[in-house]
Amino acid sequence: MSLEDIYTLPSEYLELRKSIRSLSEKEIGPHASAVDEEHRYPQEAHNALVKSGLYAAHVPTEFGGDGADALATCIVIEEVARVCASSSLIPAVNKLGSLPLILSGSKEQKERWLRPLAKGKGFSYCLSESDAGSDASALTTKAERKSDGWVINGSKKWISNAGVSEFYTVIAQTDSSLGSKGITAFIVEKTDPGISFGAPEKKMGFRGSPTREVYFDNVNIGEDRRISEIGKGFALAMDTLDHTRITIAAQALGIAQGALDVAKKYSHERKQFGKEIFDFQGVQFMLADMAIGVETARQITYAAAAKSERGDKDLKFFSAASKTYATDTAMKVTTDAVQILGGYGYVSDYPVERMMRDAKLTQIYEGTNQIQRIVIARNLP
Ligand code: COS
Repeated sequence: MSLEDIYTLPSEYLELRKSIRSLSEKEIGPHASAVDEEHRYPQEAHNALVKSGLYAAHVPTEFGGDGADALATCIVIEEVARVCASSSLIPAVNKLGSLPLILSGSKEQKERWLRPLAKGKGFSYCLSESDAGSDASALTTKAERKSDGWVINGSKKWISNAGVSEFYTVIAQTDSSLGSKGITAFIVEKTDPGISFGAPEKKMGFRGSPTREVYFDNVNIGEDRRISEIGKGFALAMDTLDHTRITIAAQALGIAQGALDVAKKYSHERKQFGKEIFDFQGVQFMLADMAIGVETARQITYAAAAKSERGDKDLKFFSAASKTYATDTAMKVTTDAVQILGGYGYVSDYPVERMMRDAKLTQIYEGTNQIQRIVIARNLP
């Protein structure tokens, strides 16, 4: 192997970026501001992603998907997030929701749920509860055995795309005496009697992505809905997050790149004291630091994606580190972008205030950055 083959993306990924960037700019970006203002689901993005086969790009080709590997999926999410973070949560949530099935389900189960997912039926992930956020294994939603299956009772909180998604991976307690070893994973469908949804949360950002509670009131499901071994649901949930936190890194990277692009362009358009504000070193230094952060975030995110694809031993470290670094970078870069745009940055005429609000969530969900640092410390290289 020569140096020509490393630290450069192979051409198929560059081509993918080109095509998803063009799709995002034409069909997704133009609606981003309305989606945010109206707190509405980005149906235009949904349609464009389904049409292009990227709605759940990660679904293997044998189940009707695009078969995008972890890096390609990250590039899709990054490019959509560059113009609309809410829309980028569509492919990200679809991967999060369905990864437990991919990692642990039978061939029949994959056939049953992945095929419709690839065609546009969303998949949400139900782990968190009102009293089980960072302390995920404290969950109390119960799945009780009955003769031919299970009955689920309880509620889940902060569920992305709840109500829109057709399928829900539900991590439930099957034996409370066993703690994290008494947890099992199931699939519940939106049409199952007994499932219902709370009112959409009123959020600071990501306003186009519905976040709702999900209630389970005596939801009867068959044994064919269990996708993990009994008692192995928590390990599966954690294993899933090791792979999907990288998609949040990619999302944050996209938000940061979007903000940097806007700030750079603006710095050449805006004139003060008789010259472009770019000509002031103070602004140049800010843009330089923003660009260093974005490019460093990209390198660690892509390295983590490759490790996810290969199942490398240091995945846990890289996954949590990429999520932490990219999301902290997104918060800093979007805040600096607002600063560079000044008064214009603080109002919704430009997208940077939306990007700043969106960036904040990436430091919180799929494990706060404090939890990530715990995972990192436990898995130091
Ligand atoms: N992969 C596989 N198994 C894992 C794992 C992982 N990444 N992390 C933990 N486990 C297993 C452990 O091996 C342990 O089993 P053993 O006792 O056999 O070793 C079991 O799960 C319990 O692990 P642990 O004791 O480490 O669990 P904790 O309760 O201390 O919690 C953290 C660990 C804090 C890391 C976990 O609860 C977490 O990630 N919390 C954040 C949850 C989150 O991201 N929520 C966001 C919403 S979901 S989008």
